[in-house]
Amino acid sequence: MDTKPGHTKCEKLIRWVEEIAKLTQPNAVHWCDGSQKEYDELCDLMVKHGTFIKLNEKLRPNSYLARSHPSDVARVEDRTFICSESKADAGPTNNWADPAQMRAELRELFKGCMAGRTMYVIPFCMGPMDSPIAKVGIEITDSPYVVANMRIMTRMGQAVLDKLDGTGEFIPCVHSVGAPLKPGQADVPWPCEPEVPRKHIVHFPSDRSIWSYGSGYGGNALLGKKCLALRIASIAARAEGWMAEHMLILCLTSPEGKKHYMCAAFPSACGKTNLAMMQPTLPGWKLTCLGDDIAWLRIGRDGRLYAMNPETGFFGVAPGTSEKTNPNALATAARNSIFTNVVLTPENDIWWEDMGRPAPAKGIDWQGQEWTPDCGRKGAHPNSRFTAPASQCPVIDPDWENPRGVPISAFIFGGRRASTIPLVYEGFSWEHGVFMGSAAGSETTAAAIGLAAGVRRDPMAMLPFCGYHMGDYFAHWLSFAQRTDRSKLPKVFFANWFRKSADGKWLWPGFGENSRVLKWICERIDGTGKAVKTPIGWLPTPDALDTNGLKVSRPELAELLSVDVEGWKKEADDVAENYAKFGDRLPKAMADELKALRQRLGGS
Ligand code: O2Y
Ligand code: MN
Repeated sequence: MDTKPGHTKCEKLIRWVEEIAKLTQPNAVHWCDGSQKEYDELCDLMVKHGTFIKLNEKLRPNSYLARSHPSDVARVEDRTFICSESKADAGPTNNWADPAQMRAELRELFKGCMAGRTMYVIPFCMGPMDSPIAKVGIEITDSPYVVANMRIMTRMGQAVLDKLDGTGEFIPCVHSVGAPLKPGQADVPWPCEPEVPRKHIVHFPSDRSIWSYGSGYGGNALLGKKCLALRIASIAARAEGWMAEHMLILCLTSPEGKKHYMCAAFPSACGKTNLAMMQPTLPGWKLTCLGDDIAWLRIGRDGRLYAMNPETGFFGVAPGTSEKTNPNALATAARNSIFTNVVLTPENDIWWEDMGRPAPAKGIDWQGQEWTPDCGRKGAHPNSRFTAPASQCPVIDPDWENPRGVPISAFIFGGRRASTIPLVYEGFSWEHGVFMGSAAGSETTAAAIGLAAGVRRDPMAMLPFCGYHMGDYFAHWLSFAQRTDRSKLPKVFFANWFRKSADGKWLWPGFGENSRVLKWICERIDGTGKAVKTPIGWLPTPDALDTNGLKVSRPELAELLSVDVEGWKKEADDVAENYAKFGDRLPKAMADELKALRQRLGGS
């Protein structure tokens, strides 16, 4: 077996790679240098093995389509574990397993699991290489698909090994598709462990390591993203006094040239990527994007919170992404991109439902079957994805790679709620803002990841991604009022683009029109936005939102901005029920905020 180390002097890394190779028994070890040549060779290899289909070079330069195994189409929350030493530290919202038992289980699963395959060593950095809070990870994987996606999503290759030589510090991430090959056994295009109960996505807080077995898909396998940049990073952030959040980062620039940077947290399936690169309908207003999924924030020397995007790409959901909903995402994925589980057209291009382009007369669906628009089946999987470089986004912000990050003036929490929650409101204080985030919830249409319908409470959109007890996470948020001058903290807002009328119609047009809400947020930051005090927070006065040219009637606007007191009383009850899970780890300040809300609503 070839285990020649890459260009690294880090003995700890070399020994660890040897140890994993001994356990998993690959045919060869390849240290990734991150070069274009290496990427192209890997893509060619995947085309040869049927994992990748090369798309039409003229229509979609340097781009590929992959089709996953039908058992391997989304993150597997039920199979995701936080193995803290004590169960209590993982909290009621995480699956916990005893770390010693889990290590033994993983040892058995990983024994010989890379037989017949090449083991790739991916050095990657989350965050600009020279950022004070960048983290180096090493992902070992037997999936060339993972290598190719990681090259788009992270800073990867030799430069990271050079950085590592200085510190010797890295987060170990071990990934296998869990499909060893017997001698002479033919491979399949998407190897994985088809038995869902054998898939494991495991995090060990004690040594901050990540082990993932059995899936080659998205957040289960691209370990820099949800596993490192959220679950493990949230643990590190708490210990080190910063924040790792499931948030987009955007900049809204006024016609006068004033910039406002904001972070927004929305649960999956709320159009986060659309908001992150939205085209404002308001004349003269400009939006630029710094990230669509994850923000790492720390207090700068001036006492303000600075955010940076640890990733370098977008792993966006394909269906519904269109010229109308997100033209900038389509432009971003016009070249140098990977598509997973979408339709292949006769021209060798890609297509998906609600792309806003005519469906091809026939095509090949995500399962490799012949498909026509009237065949009764969806052509693209609902969780199909594009992986595209952030640098190709037409509205990428000039500061998106600034190692210091950008100063944040507003946090926006949100969810998909048909009733009760107004279009937008602002918290009274930092503590009230943290309460608003902790109470966030969304109506789940996310059948793709096997969730039941109804409101799922998803505090700060971190439910699947917080690596420790959610009550302690609220306390960490609250602690920022002591870590800096509270007047320097971002103002906190809540937005709901999804409110419906009694007859079930969307009240708000969304997309580019959301710029009107963001404009009001800018005005509140600047102290000019008009607002009325209500029991739930500050709401825009009826004339505060810029409605010039907006096709929403006065009564519809009034409904969007109304506070349904009875609905909110039920909301408070539901939040209380959710809070009960956190027991004595719920910070008193959160219980106090809930009590104060109930009092303002006229209850007990
Ligand atoms: O199913 C997956 O692995 C993708 S989930 C995902 C991808 C990009 C950004 N966010 C998410 C999410 O679930 O929040
Ligand atoms: Mn996400």
